[in-house]
Amino acid sequence: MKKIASLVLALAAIATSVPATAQFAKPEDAIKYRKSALFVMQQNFGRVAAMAQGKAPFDAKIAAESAATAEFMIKLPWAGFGDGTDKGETKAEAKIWTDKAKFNEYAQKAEQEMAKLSAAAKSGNLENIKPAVVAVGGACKTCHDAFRKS
Ligand code: ASC
Repeated sequence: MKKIASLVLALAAIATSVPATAQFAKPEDAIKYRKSALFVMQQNFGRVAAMAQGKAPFDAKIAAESAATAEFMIKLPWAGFGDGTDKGETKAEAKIWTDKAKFNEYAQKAEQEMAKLSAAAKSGNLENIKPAVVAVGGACKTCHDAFRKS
């Protein structure tokens, strides 16, 4: 029992001594994490965007659920852009790590626009969803143009 208690304490000490940015065992894990989060986010956003563009039938419930998921997912990728995660299987531009302020600003803008889209989708009105989708797309594009290799 004593052994278990000291093991728990030791693990807790390790956990609390790890800096906030080092949330991943390996850089590859961080890259996989951010790509996965962006993929799930895009699948959900894309579903709503297709409805807004008339490429898919409008289903208010699916739109609201998908937008809510995208709103949550878009908060996640940024933690995967820590120091030392610029090399590997990634299209991330090195500029991300030299202009973090701009990168964070664009990420935040995308989060804000996605939150507005989610609110619009909750209204159940496609006419509210359309401009919000355009705004999210614009925020995605701004960041990609600056920070993603084509
Ligand atoms: C998408 C997607 C993007 C953005 C961007 C908007 O659905 O995969 O990267 O929207 O194309 O301009």
